Amino acid sequence: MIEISLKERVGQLKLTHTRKLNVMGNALVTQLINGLAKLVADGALVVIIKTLPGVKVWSAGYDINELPPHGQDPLECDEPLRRAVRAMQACPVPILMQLEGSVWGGACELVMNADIIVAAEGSVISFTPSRLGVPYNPSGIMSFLNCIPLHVLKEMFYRAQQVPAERLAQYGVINYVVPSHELAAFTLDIALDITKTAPLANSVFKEQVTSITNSIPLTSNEFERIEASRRAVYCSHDYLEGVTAIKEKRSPVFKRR
Ligand code: KGJ
Repeated sequence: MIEISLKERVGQLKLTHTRKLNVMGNALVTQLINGLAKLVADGALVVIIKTLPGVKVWSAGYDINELPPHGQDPLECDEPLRRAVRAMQACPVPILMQLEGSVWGGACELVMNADIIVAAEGSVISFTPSRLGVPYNPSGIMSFLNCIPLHVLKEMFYRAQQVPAERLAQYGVINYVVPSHELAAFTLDIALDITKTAPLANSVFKEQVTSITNSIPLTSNEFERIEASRRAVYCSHDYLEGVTAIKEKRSPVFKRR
């Protein structure tokens, strides 16, 4: 599902489960987490996450078939997406995301947690929890708020449409958009620059940025209230309908209950 390589202290994780659109299920995420740890242990000073060149779908997001039963939190602490995000945040070296094709749902959160994002022309980001009726969670929302301007994020969530990488680059959400044939070389150049900089300074910089940007000023009462509101949503008819509809490849019919 993931190929690992290390050359000139640049680690690369290539998602190869393209038959299933690199869905973020338990197996793929476990390989991603182990791959990151192995590359760092073997001396990587920077890691590039990418998929096979020319794919239509970079990742289709959360593996719908692994969602917990109706009535359970789809984004609880130990589910694959949350584990992957935490591993990326805790990874002591910078992570570069090399994007092409479309990125869906929870995979967008993974992308936003990269340190630098380079996309091929024509790539699109589709943040789609509202297509499924998923009550996104506070730490996940922080991942997006940390890098996307508020009104742009709100439009992405409410409309759940494909947003071109070029538009996100205008706001600095994506660092560079380059022609497909230049994508790999362009990303590698950035990675090689990073290998010449001080690893300890990079690591402590990343640690601080992660800590500072993840400090949510929520009281315990507010947190409990948010969790209760989320629980009502993942126990709702609409969430069941959203998940059923996507499995049946049809449009959902939401009833606001
Ligand atoms: N989970 C599990 N299997 C998936 C998923 C998924 N998210 N997406 C696609 N697949 C499976 C399909 O069931 C097919 O399996 C295969 O991948 C190819 O998909 O029938 P099989 O061959 O056994 P498909 O749909 O035939 O490919 P395309 O027609 O090329 O369409 C690609 C799309 C990406 C447009 C389409 O697959 C799609 O809309 N997928 C769902 C994308 C999505 O909304 N993902 C968000 C999931 N939600 C989240 O991640 C989160 C965290 N959230 O809060 O919502």
